[in-house]
Amino acid sequence: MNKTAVITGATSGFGLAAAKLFAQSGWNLILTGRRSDRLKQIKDDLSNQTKVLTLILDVCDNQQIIAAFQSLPADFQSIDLLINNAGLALGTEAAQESDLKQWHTMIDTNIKGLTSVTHALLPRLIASGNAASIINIGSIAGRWPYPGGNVYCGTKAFVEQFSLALRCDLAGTGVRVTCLAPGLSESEFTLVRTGGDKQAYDALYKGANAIQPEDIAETLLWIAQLPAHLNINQLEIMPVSQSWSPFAVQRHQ
Ligand code: NDP
Ligand code: 8X3
Repeated sequence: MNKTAVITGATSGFGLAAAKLFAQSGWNLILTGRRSDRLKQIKDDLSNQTKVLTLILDVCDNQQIIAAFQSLPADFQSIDLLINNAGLALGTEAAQESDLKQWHTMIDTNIKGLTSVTHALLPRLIASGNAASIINIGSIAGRWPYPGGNVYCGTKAFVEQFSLALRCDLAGTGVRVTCLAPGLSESEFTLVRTGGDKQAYDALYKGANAIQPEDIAETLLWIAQLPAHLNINQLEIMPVSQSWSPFAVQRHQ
């Protein structure tokens, strides 16, 4: 196989697990993230299995994105898969108590970053002619609201609808589009969201048997390697331990 995947946010969690599994499965990899030390280590670890290019990239910086993807080395010109994974949640406070800067960072990363990377790579994906795919990482938060989810939920709802609309525009090009919406998953996501609160991290995952990044990597590989005539539009995945609560009703005393 001679296929190349771009994975954004490959320095931890889903992106890192996907990088390892796709390398094992023979994909060439373009891996991005802001933490250069981690990218260097990942390249050292995976380069004996496949061709790896790492790009130190903040998805909030569109100029960086354009420059990086315009000047790809010869071996990495053709791109067959984009996994738009880089993203984050910040804060769990109610909207009226939340920090506007955190809201804007989520919008800049999860919406503007994802769309900037997609825009930069669409011409290469369309040119691939090789059963190309875009897999956008949404979330159950984009489908089901919860207290304190406010802007994070909104950004992931955007990812879902953008993915569907993108499919309409790409009809006839052969490029597939999927929105994968995971539920409770154990990763640094929760440390980022809580500003490094390890107690909150432990409390959230304790006894929950949450999704592991490797579970998501398996799902991503399955989607990416489906026959060229199949498109998974949306896929929601939760741990068995997670389900829904009744609606909240505030009653007058
Ligand atoms: P992690 O925190 O482990 O990984 C997030 C990745 O995104 C890191 O590699 C980080 O790299 C990268 N990233 C964040 N901000 C930027 C930025 N501005 N520019 C470039 N890269 C960035 O979290 P997960 O693996 O859990 O999350 C991956 C995706 O999955 C996110 O979109 C998240 O919203 C989504 N998700 C997570 C769930 C969960 O419960 N964990 C459930 C559902 C969806 P670096 O810091 O090096 O830049
Ligand atoms: C992350 C899942 O439920 O913590 O996207 O928002 S949740």
